[in-house]
Amino acid sequence: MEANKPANQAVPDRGALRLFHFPLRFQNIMQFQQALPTLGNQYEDDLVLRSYLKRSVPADVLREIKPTLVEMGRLAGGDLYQMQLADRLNEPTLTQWDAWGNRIDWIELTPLWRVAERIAAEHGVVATAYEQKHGRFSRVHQCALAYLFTPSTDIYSCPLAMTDGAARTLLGSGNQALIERAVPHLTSRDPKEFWTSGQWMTELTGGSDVGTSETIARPDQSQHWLLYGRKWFTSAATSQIALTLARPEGNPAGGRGLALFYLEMRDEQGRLRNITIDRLKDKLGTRKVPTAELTLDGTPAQLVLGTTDGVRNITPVLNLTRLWNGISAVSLMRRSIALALDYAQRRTAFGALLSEKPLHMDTLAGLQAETEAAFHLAFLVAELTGRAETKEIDEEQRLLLRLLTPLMKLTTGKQVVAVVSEALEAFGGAGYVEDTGLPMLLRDAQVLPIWEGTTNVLSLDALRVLVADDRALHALKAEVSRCLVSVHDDRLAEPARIVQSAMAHAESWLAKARNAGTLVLEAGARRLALTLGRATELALLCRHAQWSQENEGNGRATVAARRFATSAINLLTAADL
Ligand code: MFK
Repeated sequence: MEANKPANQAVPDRGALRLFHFPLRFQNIMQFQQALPTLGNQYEDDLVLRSYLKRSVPADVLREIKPTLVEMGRLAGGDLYQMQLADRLNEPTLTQWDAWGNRIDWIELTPLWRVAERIAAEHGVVATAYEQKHGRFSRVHQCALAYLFTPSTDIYSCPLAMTDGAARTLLGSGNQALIERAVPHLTSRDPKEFWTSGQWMTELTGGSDVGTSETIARPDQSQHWLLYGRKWFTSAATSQIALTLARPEGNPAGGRGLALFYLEMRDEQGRLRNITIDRLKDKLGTRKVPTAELTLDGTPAQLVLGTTDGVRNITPVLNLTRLWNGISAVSLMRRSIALALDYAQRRTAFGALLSEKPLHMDTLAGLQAETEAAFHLAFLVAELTGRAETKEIDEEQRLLLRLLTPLMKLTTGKQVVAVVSEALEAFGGAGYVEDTGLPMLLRDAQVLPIWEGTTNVLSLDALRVLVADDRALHALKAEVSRCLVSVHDDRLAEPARIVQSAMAHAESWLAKARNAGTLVLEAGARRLALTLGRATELALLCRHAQWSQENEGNGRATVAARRFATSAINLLTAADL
């Protein structure tokens, strides 16, 4: 079967220009000026988010949550965005010694992050998912808040994601003492009570192969556990608590021999509990995130649930942070396009506004289509997560969630880097100049395919799910079929055909590759995963497009679906087998 054309050879779709509607005031040619892009209310301006919520959330729920989204949209496009620009050159600092020679290892956050922490707590960017005022829709509500909040706070989503993951993991652990001790703080709306959590997994042996972790857990004389080891890449090291892995002495090698521990970083006097912060990482992006190398030298910790199976027990954290990763990816895509679109309506070149230049707008239309597709996949995982949390999930949906979480994370992780990179080009040289604040978007985007499982690690995770239980692929096929069954419009017929063809190819490839053996299966796992991810995105986009035509009288999403369908959906090639 022939794969679709790669994205950069996509046939320009004149209809794609209709993805954007400009108010009349922007249609007059302005005099030349080197205009800076500005942002309006990021909820009000986001046609995709608003339309999606209208379809997927009951009207009474939407009425109740809308004011919180309008307010977050106002902050994200206003005060927070201005603060973010002003904070651009600030970075967290580590002071290891005080003036009198005492080891203090104090990390000072930047002003933006201090404000972000307060706003995140007050607006319930974590808490909303736990208060469950709107049942399973609370997770969608929370993800919508996170989506609006993230692009203006320089990856403050990192500590929030881990905090969310820790709260869910503790609640699921049944460890009542830890639940009572930590969860009220992790889900608090009071900034003075609010705690964040770290997720200390990565050691020198690897961020992916976590089972090789070398940190040892030893009971002291009172049978309290103490941890000894080096945590090599600990994000947001200012958190009050952390979930971490260590091997109880004498346990076997591998992930099963690790145990999941809870620890509090500081004692009542504010001193670190036998932890030294060796240095902060010097990273390409996420420069506001104080990522540290830590040495644990007898750090007191408590078992969360049992002395083994640490890797399996920490996976609830991973699955939630992977959801956050996808939401962050679509939010950065959205932000880069919002800025590029605004700029296109201000910047004149060759005698006209960029927004009147067909090629410029065609380029942005391609990015918009990619972003809309990613959006629907990320929010489908949010919906399923909400179902799982309120136990309104059947076995098929549970398998779908398990499969879609890695597929969504890896697919959106690739999309965000491509979209943000192209969006920067839409500013010409300005996109390459630091004090526009634009290059930071690309640097921050680049972490999203890496942390929380690289594209390859997650492709293998998805493959494992597909191979372990045939019902997983059936669940995905059923979801895609449900999407396509609702699609009647002639203009969506070809996109729907592309979805069906890609899904059929993926299924036959998987069957043949299983017969061919592990080498073939693993070598093709990334192409399989991206094919499934992109085909699902297109199916979801088609469903939304049909709904939007019928319920909003709007053909905009149809244009996006047609445009996305011209990009590479099926990445499997004949050479794969
Ligand atoms: C902006 C938002 C993002 C926020 C970012 C926060 C910053 C934090 C930065 C970081 O911490 S980055 C580090 C993150 N690290 C990873 O994401 C680890 C990536 N590696 C993997 O995911 C590997 O696949 C894995 C470590 C899980 C493999 O380890 P093992 O020791 O080979 O375990 P194994 O045997 O694959 O899995 C153990 C069990 O867990 C198995 O179940 P059983 O014990 O019943 O057989 C697996 O089926 C199960 N499992 C694995 N992954 C799972 C899972 N179960 C549910 N969901 C999953 N995702």
